[in-house]
Amino acid sequence: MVSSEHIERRAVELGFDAVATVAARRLVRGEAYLEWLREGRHGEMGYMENYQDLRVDPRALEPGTKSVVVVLKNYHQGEDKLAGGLRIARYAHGNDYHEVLRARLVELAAFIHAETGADVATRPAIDTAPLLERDLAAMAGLGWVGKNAMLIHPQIGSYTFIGEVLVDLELEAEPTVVLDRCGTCSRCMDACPTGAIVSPYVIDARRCISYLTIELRGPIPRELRALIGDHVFGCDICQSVCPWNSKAPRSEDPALALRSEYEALSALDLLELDDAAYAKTFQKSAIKRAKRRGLLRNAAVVVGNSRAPEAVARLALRLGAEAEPLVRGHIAWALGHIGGEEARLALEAAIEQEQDPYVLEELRCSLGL
Ligand code: B12
Ligand code: SF4
Ligand code: SF4
Repeated sequence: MVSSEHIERRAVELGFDAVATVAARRLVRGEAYLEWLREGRHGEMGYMENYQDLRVDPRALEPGTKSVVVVLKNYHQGEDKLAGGLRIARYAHGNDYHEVLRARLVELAAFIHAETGADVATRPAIDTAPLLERDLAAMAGLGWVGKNAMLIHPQIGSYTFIGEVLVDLELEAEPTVVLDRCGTCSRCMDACPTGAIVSPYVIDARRCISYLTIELRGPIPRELRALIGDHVFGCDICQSVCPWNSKAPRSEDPALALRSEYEALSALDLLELDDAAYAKTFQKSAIKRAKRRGLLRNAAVVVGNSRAPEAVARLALRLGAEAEPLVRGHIAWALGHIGGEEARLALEAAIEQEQDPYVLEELRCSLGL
């Protein structure tokens, strides 16, 4: 059995905030995942149905795996609401964590090869591997899964990314499981605006603002749009209200710090980004996951929810000029939601010109036809 002490120390040197090693075995909450799928709680995330056997056992994901080195990376930023009014989930304030942390995990894997002296196979992964990462981190003793389904570290809180290196060597692993410290608290469940935490530990993605603003490709269901509030990308509400985050340390990693160019942006500004400006603003950012059409769709919903009559003129201009039907449809909703004579005239003018059946439906709905 090889000592994991040096490996864990190297992980800290590479900028990870917590690290633990666990013997590879079947994950304890595999059944909860299968039940989640059966209930259809993954919505349109078809990829969550793939590789079911691999997701619940690291040994199936990478044959030969005997140990897993699991890391946490703190991304806690100050506020999620920026000076210009955009509310962006904290994890996406800086550079794309997939790229930033994968590079460091690759270094950690290389160190494991060098340290053990053996030709061990290692597989570094963060977020993209089909593996229940929260379950894995809990089994490694890095925290407990809270009622908001987040892995909560007793000192660092829940604003963390989880990553891992799968190793085909027996490493020393003595995890102490952290017992559930939620107790009678239910703040996250009470605060979720869409009721997405359907029972403790279970998120119905179809109602979750994070899913609706990042993963969903088509129109946001009309009945949920007003509940999205000012969330233009992702949602941190069930973490912001969690007492375990109130004293959590801020991340000092410059790669994850808020990009200054986002600070002054408003949702209306986003609606005016063309393809080139969008690509430039969000290069190497996790926000690109939503694609331009998804982000502008969200921005339209946020502007609608502001109920600001002074936004109507700019919205009306975008309704005439925007090439993407998904975005035009949500601008139509925003105009209808703000209401008033000027908005009605803009909608009536648009209905005369519109050819796209989906946008026509949104326009009719907004005009109450
Ligand atoms: C799909 C996905 C989503 C979906 C679905 C979320 C979900 N809850 O499943 C959506 C798009 C909604 C989403 C949102 C977010 N996500 Co996400 N997501 C994933 C992904 C790719 C898979 C998650 C998964 O397998 N879901 C299936 C369900 C069944 O699993 P689960 O929710 O993790 O549930 C576990 C626990 O609830 C527990 N459990 C279930 N029942 C019970 C019962 C009891 C008694 C107990 C104790 C436990 C328990 O067991 C389950 C299985 O392990 C993971 C990466 C990965 N490979 O794991 C990231 C991941 C979970 N996401 C992450 C993040 C940061 C987020 C957001 C905070 C982003 C944001 N700010 O908008 C939100 C948080 C929303 C929330 N409260 O969950 C991090 C979480 C880190 C952490 N500290 O927990 C991960 C691990 C990515 C990473 N590598 O860092 N996400
Ligand atoms: S991320 Fe937001 S919408 Fe999703 S469960 Fe948490 S509070 Fe609810
Ligand atoms: S808000 Fe309360 S119930 Fe929810 S995860 Fe935090 S401690 Fe647990």
